[in-house]
Amino acid sequence: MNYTKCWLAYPTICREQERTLTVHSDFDGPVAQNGVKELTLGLKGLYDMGLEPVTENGADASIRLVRKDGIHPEGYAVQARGGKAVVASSGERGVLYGIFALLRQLQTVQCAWDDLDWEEEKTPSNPMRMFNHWDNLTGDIERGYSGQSFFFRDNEIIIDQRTVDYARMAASVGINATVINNVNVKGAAVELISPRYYKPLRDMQEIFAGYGIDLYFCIEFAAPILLGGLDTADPCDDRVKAWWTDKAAEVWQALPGLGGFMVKADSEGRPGPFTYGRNHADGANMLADAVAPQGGKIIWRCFVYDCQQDWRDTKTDRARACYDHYMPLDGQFRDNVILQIKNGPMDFQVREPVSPLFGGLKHTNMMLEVQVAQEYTGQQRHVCYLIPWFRQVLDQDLYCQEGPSTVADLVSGRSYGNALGGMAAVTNTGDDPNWTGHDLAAANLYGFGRLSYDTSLTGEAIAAEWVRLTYGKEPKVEDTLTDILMKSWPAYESYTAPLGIGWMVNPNHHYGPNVDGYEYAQWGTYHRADWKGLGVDRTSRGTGYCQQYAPKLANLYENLETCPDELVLFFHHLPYTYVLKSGKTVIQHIYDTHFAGAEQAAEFLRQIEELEPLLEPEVYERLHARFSHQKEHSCQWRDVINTYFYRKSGIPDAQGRKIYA
Ligand code: GCW
Repeated sequence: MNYTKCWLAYPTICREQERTLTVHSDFDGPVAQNGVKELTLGLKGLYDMGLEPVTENGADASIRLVRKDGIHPEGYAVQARGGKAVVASSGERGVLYGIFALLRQLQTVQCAWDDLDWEEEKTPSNPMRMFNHWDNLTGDIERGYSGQSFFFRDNEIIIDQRTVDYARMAASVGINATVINNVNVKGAAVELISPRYYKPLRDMQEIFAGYGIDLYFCIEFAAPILLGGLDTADPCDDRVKAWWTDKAAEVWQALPGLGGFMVKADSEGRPGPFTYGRNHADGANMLADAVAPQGGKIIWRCFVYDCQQDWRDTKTDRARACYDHYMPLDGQFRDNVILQIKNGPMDFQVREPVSPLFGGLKHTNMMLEVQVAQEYTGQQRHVCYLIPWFRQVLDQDLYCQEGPSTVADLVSGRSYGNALGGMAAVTNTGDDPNWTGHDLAAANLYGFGRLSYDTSLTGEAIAAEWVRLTYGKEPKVEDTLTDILMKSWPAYESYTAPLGIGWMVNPNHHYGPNVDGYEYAQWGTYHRADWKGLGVDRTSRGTGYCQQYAPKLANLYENLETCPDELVLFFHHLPYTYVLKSGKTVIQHIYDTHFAGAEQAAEFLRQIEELEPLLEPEVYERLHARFSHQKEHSCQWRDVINTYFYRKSGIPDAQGRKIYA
């Protein structure tokens, strides 16, 4: 199947035919070789120039890839001036990233090769920068909105040019690890750690390794039973320990250099240590000990909560679960265990406070998990550029120590000097021709990588960069698409669930408005609306969730005077007539944002229509179809939400707009 090149299209800047540059490399491993290949492709596309490797006379080469101690092996220093460039690093990954940076810069400034006058030095902000794929071996993707898997089909592993292009895309934005299968390990996926799959996995691993990407799998906690024929998976049972130790030795022998395993345990029906009366340190450490001799890591997901809650019970609070489970275990995990924590305490809603666990753990490796797949943010049918949201998450200070204590500091390992940590994103890719369903959703994929490598970048800078790399330099296209991207997350938030309360979606598939879709269910996701008001009281008078934060944040959220409007219903149950900091009542805020949000979606479509002459017909058609749907669907959201709250409250819109009473 044909597919687009996304941001690696290298659209022409100017033609300098018949010119051939030379490149000399101090490195000769596969990663540096792929770097040279990329330079060749890039220079061909951008300038129609050739590139020739030279082994001698390195000093005279137009581009020199130089080994330089003192630069982080995944960092780089690039200098480009007067038609010559030097890309230096102490490691091949750094050189590869430097090459991608150079190609990016050429496109950003859009100058002739000889005119580039630029230097940049970078050290990655995070040790681990990871894509998580929720791909099943059957080929379907859990929460996938862009077609089928390009890793698996009918329980077989697919390896083709797309595998290579995926690795190029990932590496181009600094991704250094990827988990290829769903955390819900289903069907044949249990057998990924068995001889049946070693050969194709080895081939895949080799491709990834060539782009500096470590391969990881999700494993099934009950594998000793399912694969090993034991009658238990108890992490404290010696037979189980021995089974995992032998299994790890076998897996790493087949796949040397494998990154490690990811585990979703005791979560949404998955097996785990709780079955055996053990805790999650017992479970994670047992696996960590099994993989340690191989140099492997265990990434343990913290998405653990009671999914059989009684909605009548107002004291149990799902938001508390993650902290309640893991805080008591702080300091007990092995050095090769990383706890992977979702950005918020619930589940990838359009707005949530950050998980208090980031501020709690002081002696544990942690990693931030975000969702680039737009499960709750429009499923890649609506545009929703999430990088500004992730930026806010990273910038949130937890005030948990004197030193640096933002989420970015904490997950990178900087705060407490941890060697491991980083950021992971549930990806939005599939085998659709444009990789991500919505053409503009590729900005999230790109942006996550860029942000995880360099957490000082802004959402806007990344958006502008992505647009230019993808569509070339056409001011109107650039301005319009950047503008739409930057307005898209606030727009989506405004016509969906209000003021941080979340959910209000159709059960199971999570698309489209359904205010009570989860209200009387077992999932712990309630808005508690009645005729007087709505919201969840998570203060000390309510569920006490607020108190999981350090005092400064706990007080901020606990007090209505200081709790930010955008999260006020997450933390408080308020009457519809309560006046927000904006000066509006809760109910009027709901009406106003829903009318404005749907209007914004209509405006997006108008903006896209103006680009028709400037975009390739296929791209335009795809965009037009998605934006038309978004416009219509945002009206559905607006009317369902407004009508629901009008009917509950009986309070009319102060502006007398149409509400379907
Ligand atoms: O958001 C929920 C999703 C599940 C997912 C789970 C998780 C992979 O609806 O589909 O399962 O989160 O993160 O484990």
